[in-house]
Amino acid sequence: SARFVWDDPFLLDEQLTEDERAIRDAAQDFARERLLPGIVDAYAHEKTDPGLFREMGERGLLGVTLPEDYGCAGASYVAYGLVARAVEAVDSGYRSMMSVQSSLVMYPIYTYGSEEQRRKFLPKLASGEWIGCFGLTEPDAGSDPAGMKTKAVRTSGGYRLSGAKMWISNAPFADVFVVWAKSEEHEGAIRGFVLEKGMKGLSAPTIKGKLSLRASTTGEIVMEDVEVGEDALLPNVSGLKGPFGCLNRARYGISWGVMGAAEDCWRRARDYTLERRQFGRPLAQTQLVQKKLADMQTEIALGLQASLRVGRLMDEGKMAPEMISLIKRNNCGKALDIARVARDMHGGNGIMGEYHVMRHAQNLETVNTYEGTHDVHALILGRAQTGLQAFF
Ligand code: TGC
Ligand code: FAD
Repeated sequence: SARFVWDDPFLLDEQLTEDERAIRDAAQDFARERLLPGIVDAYAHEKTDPGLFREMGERGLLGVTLPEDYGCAGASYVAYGLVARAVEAVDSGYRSMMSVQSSLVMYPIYTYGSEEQRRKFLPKLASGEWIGCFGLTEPDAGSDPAGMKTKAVRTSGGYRLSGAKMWISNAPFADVFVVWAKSEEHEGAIRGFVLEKGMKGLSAPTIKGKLSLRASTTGEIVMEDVEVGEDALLPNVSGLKGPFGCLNRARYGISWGVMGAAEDCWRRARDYTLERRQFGRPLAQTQLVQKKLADMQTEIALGLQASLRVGRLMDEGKMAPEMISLIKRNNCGKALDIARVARDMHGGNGIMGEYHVMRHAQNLETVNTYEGTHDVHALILGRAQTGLQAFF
């Protein structure tokens, strides 16, 4: 019989292509060399270095699934998931920066934009020269984005946008704003607009004092009669399926990313309990600790295998959004449990920044909430199997 690889129980590595392994290795090297050394300080002081986007761009980690014509890697969705996993092994906030840029800004411009919009925005977003953000959520419309109030009114030369978006990753330093608004001209349908930094009436104040995802900058987007030309409208989509098409990609990436954070917690808990001795033996030589490690190993192996399967289905054009709800919900919930248990296994040291596990646990509280909360994804799955919608 074959040898059991404790940290890759189902031999995930063997299921990847050469190209996917190369992108994974590039992402892991970047995460170890450029992200890990500064994370404890960045988190403690709520600092984000916008220069990281350029570095991610230089390593080919932005918009990896989009075509090479626009400066991207033309890689598989599995490769995209592997990037998310590697980056989030350091911090969910860094993965957030990457996934917003790739799935929520570059993807809609590529999929719903005109050729002029693609040429104007995608190469600079791929290189990280420009930073993007995605404005869907509002102060009074979170889980129910159909309740948004942001409006676009027709003008002689284009549109006038007014409204406010809340909890927007990257917004305070963004150059490019993909914003969703109800368009009067289109019978109130939700339409996407691409706004640019410096437009009159557009501002993006920072939301300070988060106790989670502190290495990622979050802000509001305030639009006070922002006048844009015709060319700001994303022409090729109308309705909520526009933003949801982007969210499908980002949620899928998150399902891999959170497994990266969970793996980091698991490895650290294993290393710590092997080293730490109490009652004359390593903590890892106790039944309770071994059960916790076995649970972590099991949930991570299952979660990764599920994300890999959904990624392959995406690459084959056979993805249904409910598959993504299933893995986003389950992997986030399991990762959060794992991080909390890993924190506990570190005893008092577990509350310190340099041990990393409590930061992961705090981050995963956000990841469990954004891109559709744990319970909202349960309602999506409940609707799919009963035919009854229980949102309201
Ligand atoms: P519903 O009636 O279900 O659907 C309205 C229209 O949208 C279509 N649709 C989808 N299309 C593609 N993919 C999906 N996943 C889709 N889900 C729905 C649907 O077919 C329909 O199209 P049409 O043509 O018939 O009009 O809509 P609802 O209003 O009942 O929605 C309910 C619910 C709860 C499922 C939905 O609103 C939801 O998912 N809420 C969660 C909101 C959310 O995820 N917000 C995320 C904000 S962005 C963010 O958090 C970024 S953080 C990123 C980071 O930092 O990493
Ligand atoms: P609410 O919708 O008010 O939910 C509160 C609670 O009620 C949750 O537990 C929820 O599960 C529950 N609930 C809601 N509806 C129901 C129901 N029908 N039945 C039962 N329970 C229900 N948004 C963007 O657009 N772009 C971004 O870049 C972005 N980045 C973010 C970054 C951070 C750090 C955070 C915290 C959020 C970000 N978000 C972003 C917003 C995020 O998507 C929302 O916070 C999320 O969708 C939940 O909305 P809400 O906060 O308004 O909570």
